[in-house]
Amino acid sequence: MNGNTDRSGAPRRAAGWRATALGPALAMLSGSVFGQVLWSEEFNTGSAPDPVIWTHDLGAGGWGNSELQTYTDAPENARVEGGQLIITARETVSRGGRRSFTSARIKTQDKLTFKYATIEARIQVPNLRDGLWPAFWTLGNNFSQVGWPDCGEIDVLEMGSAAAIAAGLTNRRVQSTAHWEHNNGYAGYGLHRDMPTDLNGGFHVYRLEWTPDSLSTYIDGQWIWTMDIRPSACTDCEEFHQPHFLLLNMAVGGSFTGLYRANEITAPFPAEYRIDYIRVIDNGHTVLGGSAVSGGGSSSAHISAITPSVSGGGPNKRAVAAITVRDELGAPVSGASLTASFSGSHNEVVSGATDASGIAHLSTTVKNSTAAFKVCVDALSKPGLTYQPTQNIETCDVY
Ligand SMILES: [Ca+2]
Ligand SMILES: [Ca+2]
Repeated sequence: MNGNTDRSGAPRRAAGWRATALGPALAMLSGSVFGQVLWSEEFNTGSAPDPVIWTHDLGAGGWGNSELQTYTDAPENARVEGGQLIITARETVSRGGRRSFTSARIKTQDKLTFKYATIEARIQVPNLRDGLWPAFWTLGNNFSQVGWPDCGEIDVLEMGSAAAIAAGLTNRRVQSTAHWEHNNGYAGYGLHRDMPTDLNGGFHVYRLEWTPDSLSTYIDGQWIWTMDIRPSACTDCEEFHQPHFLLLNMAVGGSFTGLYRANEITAPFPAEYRIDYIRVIDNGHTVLGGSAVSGGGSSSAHISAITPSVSGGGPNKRAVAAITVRDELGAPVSGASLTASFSGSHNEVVSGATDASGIAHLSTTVKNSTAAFKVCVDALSKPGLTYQPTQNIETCDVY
């Protein structure tokens, strides 16, 4: 899927990314790594998606991909039954013969977020031929602040692509893709795996392994895709080092499928997309957040950016740093106290507090005609929040 912007469904390789041999090595390792289940949604209670965890995206308009369906929160489109979430795409034919479609899309934005984790979901897709587009995916939790693709997106499972349709593999081809912002443009990278038998009608386990080094996906333990997200390989990829939230939906038609008219949709309706469970498993780097796990509000703060500069000129240059503090959901933290050490041309320890934008503007009183300095955050505090230096995007920067 994608957040809110037209794009081709075809995976594209970004300039900021280069291939490595990570894939096979991780595939061999993955079977032997078992961690604690930190959070799970088993869909064993209630009759609708739990509003403590899930929010519906509602409406029509194509969702940035010329999709044909209208999303509703009606039980006929999303219900919990028999230990499963069932997202049902339905067709309505008007008296004039006009076809229209409804479906559902739910997300955990602000309610359950995670950074670095193994995510497993047991999923059954319906017969997708042709025109159905089920997805299990993530967006950066700062989506509402920065938009798409700047928030980043990880598609663990997408099926029903135009290329799969053309190849006659609609029910067999699983695609995983990442999308992000690179040099103020769009970047994406994805791969698919063709299974030997149809996936519809049976449950399969789809897995994302997200570490500080890489993103990898699997179906039933078989490798689909890996992307190296280390800064050395993936430049401008801060999108994959911040909290994301989960989404589940099934679209009808749209750019990914290459089908834009109702009469091109041949899949049988109603079509049920079933999710038995989603589990978030600790991989040693996992950070959970969101109101569903922290009891409401944020619980930790970290440095998301340091921007050094100078003010004044000639012998009166002062060293300046704008330091941005965010919580584990990616939201700005105001009123946080910061202490930072400047060294080099300007030697001074400076303290200040973040403003409503979560930014502290620190300036030395020391003046110097040269300006070659380093600034490092020594301390960060705010009552009720825990400083998590391990979550810092950077702790020092140089000018
Ligand atoms: Ca970026
Ligand atoms: Ca279940």
